[in-house]
Amino acid sequence: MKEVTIVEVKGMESFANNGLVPRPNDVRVEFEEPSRSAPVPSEEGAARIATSLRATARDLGFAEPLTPWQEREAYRVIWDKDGIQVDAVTPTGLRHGTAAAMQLQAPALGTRLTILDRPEFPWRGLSIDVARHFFGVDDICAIIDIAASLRLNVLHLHLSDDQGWRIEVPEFPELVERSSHTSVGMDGGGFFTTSDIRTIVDYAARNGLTVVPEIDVPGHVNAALHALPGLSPTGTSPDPYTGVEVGFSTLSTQAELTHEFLSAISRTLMGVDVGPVHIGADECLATTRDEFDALVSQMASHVHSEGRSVVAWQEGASHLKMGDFVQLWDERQETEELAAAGRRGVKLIASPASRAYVDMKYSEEEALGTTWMGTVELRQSLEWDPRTIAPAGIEVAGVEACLFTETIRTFDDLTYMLLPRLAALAEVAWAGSGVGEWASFLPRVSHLAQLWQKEGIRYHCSPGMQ
Ligand code: TNX
Repeated sequence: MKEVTIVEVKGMESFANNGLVPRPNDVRVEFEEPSRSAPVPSEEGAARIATSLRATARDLGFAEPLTPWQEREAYRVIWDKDGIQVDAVTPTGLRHGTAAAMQLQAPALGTRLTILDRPEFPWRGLSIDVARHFFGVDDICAIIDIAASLRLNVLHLHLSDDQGWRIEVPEFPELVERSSHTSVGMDGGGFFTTSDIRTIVDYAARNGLTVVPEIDVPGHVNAALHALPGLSPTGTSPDPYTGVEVGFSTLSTQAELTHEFLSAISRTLMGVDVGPVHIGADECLATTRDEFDALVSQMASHVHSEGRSVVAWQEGASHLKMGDFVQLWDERQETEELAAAGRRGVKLIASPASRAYVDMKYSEEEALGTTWMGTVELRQSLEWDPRTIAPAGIEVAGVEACLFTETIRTFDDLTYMLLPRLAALAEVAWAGSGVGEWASFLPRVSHLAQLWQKEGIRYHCSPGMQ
């Protein structure tokens, strides 16, 4: 038997250069004596990762029991002189472990590195607005690759807004025929066919992500009103909208067509994937409270009646029930309805704009982005704790980064805004908090940035990164 000294490292003291983002829950570096002559895997060796499934998290080495969903996502990586071995209880866990192994730097000669890891939050999302500017299947799949590498598990697609309609709705072909070619600034458009959606959902599933589709009602509907004037309170077709204002459009509560429309779009949403569906409900400044309540509750009940759960932006909280999710985006709004929803068993997705809106400018000097919630540099996306921003009484399901695309035209623009902030938000979602982690995060994210660079992915070099 070899002498083995085990040095257990919780926290990142001797781990800062190993490159893992999000940071793992438990890391052990074992010094094997004497084994200095044993070779560590070469770069090519690292590509040959052995994987195997185990029956339980206990078999991986977890001492305490994990919740069932944590067990499904847990993984272990061992890297030693024999190579890299990834073990997990499910294929999802193997994917996370493999993603972690791809980020790792080879351990020093004679050491054995063990990562034992599981996420803190079940909802680790990224939202992409394809309505203000359209991004097609290939771009979305490339974004899925990035999200999966950071162990995210939800891709939320914002599929409609005032400026464009991006998903085929079989009952109302006019929506894409008349309102998919527009965008902010008339930069072109596009939409997803039913088969495109299938391609995206399949690709996401293969990478461990659920697609949460959003059709935003009852506001943010100018594109719908343009295509289907019968939905409009005036009964006439507004011009296409290519600006960046919000809150001026609304569905008619009187028109019979509105009810057919809500039922058709809820069927479309529920046909996309098998998880929750997002019904919007934000910024309805042109909708009276009564109209808002009537329309949002109608939309929510279509989804509930099929046994599916609903996600709504925080303004829609009062229409949600047990098993649903409310997405917090503007911390300045009243939180009473969020707390009340929490008491009914609704869970919170934390997307506070001051941390998680990756469409905010990094700094005033930047060309891309907006500043309605100020600027958001990397450190601000990292050093926060979702549980401390949640109103009392509501359970936090997780974190979602949001990329609205009013100023984003190209794939390079997208990744520039996402990276490195998405890495920080993924860490908060996986590890539970990023408070106090700046010093350990910087070298790890700098290592990731080298990988992005090798792959030709454009990113922002935040202060402190090398
Ligand atoms: C707020 S997020 C919005 C969007 C904008 C975004 C720009 C939310 C619920 N509404 O309509 O695109 O700010 O940052």
